[in-house]
Amino acid sequence: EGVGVQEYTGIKLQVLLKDLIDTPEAERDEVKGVPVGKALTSPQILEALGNRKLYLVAATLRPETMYGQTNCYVGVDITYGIYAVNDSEAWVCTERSARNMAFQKLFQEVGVIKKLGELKGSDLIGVPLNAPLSKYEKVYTLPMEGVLVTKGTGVVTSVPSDSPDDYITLQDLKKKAAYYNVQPKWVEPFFDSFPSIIRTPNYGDRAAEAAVKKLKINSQKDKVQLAEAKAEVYKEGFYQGTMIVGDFAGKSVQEAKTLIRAQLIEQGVAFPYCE
Ligand code: A2H
Repeated sequence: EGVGVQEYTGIKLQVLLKDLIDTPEAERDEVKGVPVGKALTSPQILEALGNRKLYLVAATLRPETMYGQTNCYVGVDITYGIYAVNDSEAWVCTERSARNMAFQKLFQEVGVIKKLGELKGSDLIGVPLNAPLSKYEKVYTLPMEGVLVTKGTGVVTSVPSDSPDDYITLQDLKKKAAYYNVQPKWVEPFFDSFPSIIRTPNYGDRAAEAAVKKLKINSQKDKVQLAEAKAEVYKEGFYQGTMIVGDFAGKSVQEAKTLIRAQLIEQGVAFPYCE
């Protein structure tokens, strides 16, 4: 990854724990026969969490796209930890990123990691979340094949309007819900109604969708074309895009990025994260 430092924005997607706890396991949707959130709502984890609010934290390079969030992605085979930030919050992310966070003074005690529990990505599928700036009150945690344990937090927030990877994954999940062990209702309403948030001169208002169609990308497995789409859409959106929603509608993406990032941090729903 070269020698530079990557400046991410950590986005806090709140786990709607109460939604899970209020639904008895027998009445919850299942993933491979296991009730959604079973591990997350085990007595051990709930006891360790205490009164803390719980968040999945995603690392993004495009904080201005958070208006377009439709879901959150995890890798099913990745191991995630639950880390205490302080007495009122805990974050779900990889151990590797927790170590970075501890040294970046994001946790109460500098350099100290307080781990409350451990989960597999598969334990998080179907877990409901509240994502800041999303038009949806509730979004779901879904599986993505290409999530790297070596990058960011291992949690990726999904913006199908502006990320070809996010778009094609959501389309795959819609087409093959049973194969991917997801409920159609976690995917379809979001894929069918996701908002346009950035206008671009050459790829329109849903640049990711336009690029996926132009390059005839059929699934997550079309890695070469996806890399090309990703580079094209990134250039187009970042350098020529204009916001069409939110507090900074009408501003260029480059201007809006800084402003929205500052606003999210100010509101306590985001934080600077580097690696
Ligand atoms: B970006 P870079 Cl709208 N594994 O956020 C795979 N991908 C990951 C990841 C991981 N562990 N952690 C973060 N990412 C994604 C938004 C977005 C992103 C848009 C458009 C492009 C885009 C919404 N998803 O990234 O390798 C995250 O997706 C294209 C560059 O460090 C993060 O930003 O350059 C981006 O990859 C970081 O990738």
